[in-house]
Amino acid sequence: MSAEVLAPDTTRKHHLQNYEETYRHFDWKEVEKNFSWYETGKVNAAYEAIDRHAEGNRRDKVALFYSDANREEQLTFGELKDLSNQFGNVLRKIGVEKGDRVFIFMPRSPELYVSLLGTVKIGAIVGPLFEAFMEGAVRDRLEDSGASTIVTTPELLDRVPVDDLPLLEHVILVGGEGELPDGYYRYEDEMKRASTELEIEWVDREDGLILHYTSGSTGKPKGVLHVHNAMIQHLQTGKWVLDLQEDDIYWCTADPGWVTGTSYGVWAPWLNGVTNVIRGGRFDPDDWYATLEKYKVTVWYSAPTAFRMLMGAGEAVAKKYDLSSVRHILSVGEPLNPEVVRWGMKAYNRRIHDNWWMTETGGILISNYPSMPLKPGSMGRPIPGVVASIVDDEGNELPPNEMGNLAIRKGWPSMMRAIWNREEKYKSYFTDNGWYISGDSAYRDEEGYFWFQGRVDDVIMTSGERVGPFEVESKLVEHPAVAEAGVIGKPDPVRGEIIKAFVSLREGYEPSDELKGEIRQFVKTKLAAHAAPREIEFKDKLPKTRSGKIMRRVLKAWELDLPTGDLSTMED
Ligand code: 6R9
Repeated sequence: MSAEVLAPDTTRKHHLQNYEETYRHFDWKEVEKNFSWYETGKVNAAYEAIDRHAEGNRRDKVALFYSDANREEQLTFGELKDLSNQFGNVLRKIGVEKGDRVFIFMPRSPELYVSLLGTVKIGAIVGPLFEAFMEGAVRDRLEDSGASTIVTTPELLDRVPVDDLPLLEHVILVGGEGELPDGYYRYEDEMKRASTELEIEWVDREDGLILHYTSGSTGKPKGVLHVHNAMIQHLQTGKWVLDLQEDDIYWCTADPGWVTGTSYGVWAPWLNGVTNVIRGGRFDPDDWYATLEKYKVTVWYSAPTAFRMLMGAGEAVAKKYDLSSVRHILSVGEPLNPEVVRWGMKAYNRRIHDNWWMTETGGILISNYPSMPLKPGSMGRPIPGVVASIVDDEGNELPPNEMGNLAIRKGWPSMMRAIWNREEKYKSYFTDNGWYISGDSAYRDEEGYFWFQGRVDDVIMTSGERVGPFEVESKLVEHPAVAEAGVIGKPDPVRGEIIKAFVSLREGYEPSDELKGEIRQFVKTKLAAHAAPREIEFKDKLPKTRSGKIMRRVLKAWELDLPTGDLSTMED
């Protein structure tokens, strides 16, 4: 176990100042008092995120700074209220009703956020899609959910098989010009005609809010349904984990096609009334640093894949920009390698705070907090109000330092409420004695910090030893030649499995057998002999999801000549 500890930030007061004390006494009921529905009984997450601020003292505060290579805009809470009201009216006029599924399939843009909020305001369920999805992926999701409406662009319309989707009634096009057939509407024209006054649909806290499709290792993607009640967790983790304060400028780099881009790209910042930065376009180190500098971003939420690429680009690139506004950095989506945390201390002079959650959990469950010592490589400790543990396959809790299933006590506010149309699948996540089983493998140390090991399916059994792929990958990226690494177990008649590593190299390094030997030796001496990969294969790029996760199951399928399963979320 790593003895390395990074001291907390003591330069300011944080929302979560005393973890132990808060954890002992906290009750989710306390958070409910922060919402207008606590008094009025009228619930709608979009009202709480936007209108409440617009009607209060944040009407002229910037809610959204949007920019991409061609466009630069800002919207206040007041303007975002009016625009989303208009879009709600557009949907109502064409006949969309509470509970209908409205999908949004377009690049990040102000219109995407307006559409999302407007959909929620009329009580419909919003389904955000990555713009990069091809026809098959779009079809699967619209078909499975029985979507009635899609908001898209003329450029992407080719990938919407409208004629094969009998339940799809309305297509709203953002941009373009000319006559449109029946059932098609032009966003700009409809918005012009729509009133900025909307009768919001007041819903029940348990009514559907958002549907995120997520891929498992086999079969078609599943629709994870979240309800308005999730706002309780989004608001509170926005305080404890993101540490959002009134004058923060917040940037979450995730696309709304990924749950991080909605829970923490829409709900958490806006429920907290904070200015939200959205940057369109693709990842580019200079572009990202320029964005931090330009908007004077204070809180920055991103993912390990991005931090690894920034590390690969080198400290010198970071030093070209004034990043002094950034006070709090966070990461989610994959294990955050200790080496990346150490590099962050050098390049940004800040700790990168890892946190853990899933599409299914709707919000952050385990995290590092600015007021707490941070152990590089650990995901941190459960947020107050959440009980996390390590259990065996029967749901019995395991002692500290034993690897097992990462499990959560059922019942946190943002827990998924259904897998769309698949009740049995939903039930399969829970044990009879009340644990949600995450499918991740981890252990907890004596101080209650959780350490991720891999997806349960990815854990390797080699010569009788259990090895988590993350440990090996993290050691591999400490080697100066290694940019990224994906590690799998490969069946072996003698050892059960052997460890095989797929490695992409940093700029300036060439593949060679000598380098393989050197890398293997590096892991052997710095981690353990049994954990050193017996096979190493160099790749230009590793297969990743659009949210940046290395797809070990694809590496394994390639290696063993097996079917790769659903690839709709794989990067180009
Ligand atoms: C938010 C999100 C969930 C899976 C999860 C785990 C991996 C997420 C992690 C992490 C190690 C972290 N994961 N955060 N692994 N450390 N801090 O990522 O949702 O796309 O559904 O993925 O991602 O394996 O089970 P989702």
